[in-house]
Amino acid sequence: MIKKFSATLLGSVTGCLLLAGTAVAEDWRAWNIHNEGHPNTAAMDRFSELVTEATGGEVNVQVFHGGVLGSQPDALEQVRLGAIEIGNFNLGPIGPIVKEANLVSLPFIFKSVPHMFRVLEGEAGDVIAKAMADADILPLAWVDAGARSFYSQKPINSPEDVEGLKIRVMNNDLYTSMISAMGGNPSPMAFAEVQQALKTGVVDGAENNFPSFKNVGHFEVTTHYSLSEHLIIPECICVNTSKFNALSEELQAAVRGAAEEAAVYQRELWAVQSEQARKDVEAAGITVNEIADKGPFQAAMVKVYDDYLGANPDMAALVKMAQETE
Ligand code: BDP
Repeated sequence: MIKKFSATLLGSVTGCLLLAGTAVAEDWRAWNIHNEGHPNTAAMDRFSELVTEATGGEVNVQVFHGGVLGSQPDALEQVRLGAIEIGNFNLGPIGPIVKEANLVSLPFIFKSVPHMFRVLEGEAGDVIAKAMADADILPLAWVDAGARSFYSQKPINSPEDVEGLKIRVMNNDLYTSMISAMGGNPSPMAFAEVQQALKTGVVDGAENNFPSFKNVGHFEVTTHYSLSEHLIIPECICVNTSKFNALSEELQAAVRGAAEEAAVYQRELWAVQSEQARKDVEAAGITVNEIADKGPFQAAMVKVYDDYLGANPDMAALVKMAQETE
């Protein structure tokens, strides 16, 4: 009797769970490398709120800021494995995993940030997004990361000024080639280590956009920021492909919508806060110099393109698409 009763009870409990179906909420973790005060931190918090709202609490995203879930290359692996579901990733460190994403890591490939977004919103962007999704890092939306420029203890006005300098770069062979082509010594290193490396002279310089230069205190241990703007690398809100595809179509649309809205918000914040970051570091004593002629930097990159396209001839079509985008 008791046995029968528990079997019935068990049956109805299972039935309830089955009926409820997706009502068992998805609790996802998101990786963010930035701290409070960086536009992406606010945008990722907004994304989290929007996801809960849009899915009626069926999907919830808890964002871990400050890179506490690991370095960027590690976090990318975690997302691919599904151990972390979401991340705000820079496409630079994605290049070694997804070849197509390397388009954006070719120095001076884009004329401006709006040009970069036009390329991403066109055919080239579709190719990159599909290749990323196939590698289990599905981009839900693209976000702005401005342009990256050099900073060190002296102004940099020409590739000769980079000669002999040890420059920290993100993890991607294209960046080591880029620095070598200017006669510098590239030093790939995790973002979290850069401030100390600059401070102790382990590296002579690094390169980044204004918000990151400010947010993690690199400006406190350098003196000059030189507007080379050699790389315009977009970022994404990216999700593990299988986890995303396992959601119902309605939930997929809701999560994607939340990412798109958060990306619009991020771009607005970026515009205002990157200007502000520049003013703040200048007020703190950083000398910012324009580079009158970027031609010599671009000329030095011809070898980088030749070597890269020589080794990766299948990337020529994407490069052409970007160059032909108005
Ligand atoms: C910042 C990016 C971040 C990178 C960092 C870096 O937002 O994703 O990890 O640069 O240089 O601008 O490593």
